Amino acid sequence: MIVRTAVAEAFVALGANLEDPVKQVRQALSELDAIKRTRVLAASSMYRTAPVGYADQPDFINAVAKLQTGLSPRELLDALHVIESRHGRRRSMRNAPRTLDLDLLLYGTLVMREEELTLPHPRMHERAFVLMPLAEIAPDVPVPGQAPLSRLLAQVDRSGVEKLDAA
Ligand code: PH2
Ligand code: MG
Ligand code: MG
Repeated sequence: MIVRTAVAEAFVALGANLEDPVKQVRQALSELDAIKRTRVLAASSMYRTAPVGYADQPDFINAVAKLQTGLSPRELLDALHVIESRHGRRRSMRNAPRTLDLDLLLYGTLVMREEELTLPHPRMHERAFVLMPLAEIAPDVPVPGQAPLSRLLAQVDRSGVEKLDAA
């Protein structure tokens, strides 16, 4: 029997600012690769970034991964949540410090707006801590409904974002 499954390219933002964030992110990258019907095609460098939003918390480590997946967006999101809880993520207030945050940024060029999942990620275009690692691995990736990545990057404040040497 031949089973044909559609394969999509998806981008995931990784963020952590508690309990050895570099280790959390490195570990999460290998867990992303272990999601069923999914593999990591590319991972950006890690970036040390000043907290955006609620400022009174430690700096973040951020990165972006490019995945190839046979899962639907909803299935992929569920798998991301499983990894977050494995890392001891507790959801309290919005923008609270976290051991691991995995945000689905893009799923091909799909546009959707549902309660649990909005694609593209509704705030990615204004966040240097997402755009810089994304541009490192996919400078020409289209962000539906938004200007080209290079233009988005030129519009954001990049001062709080520092690329780390390969660790
Ligand atoms: N995530 C947030 C809020 N603020 N700031 C930085 N630097 N990095 C993040 O990943 C981040 C944030 C909500 O998810
Ligand atoms: Mg987030
Ligand atoms: Mg999140």
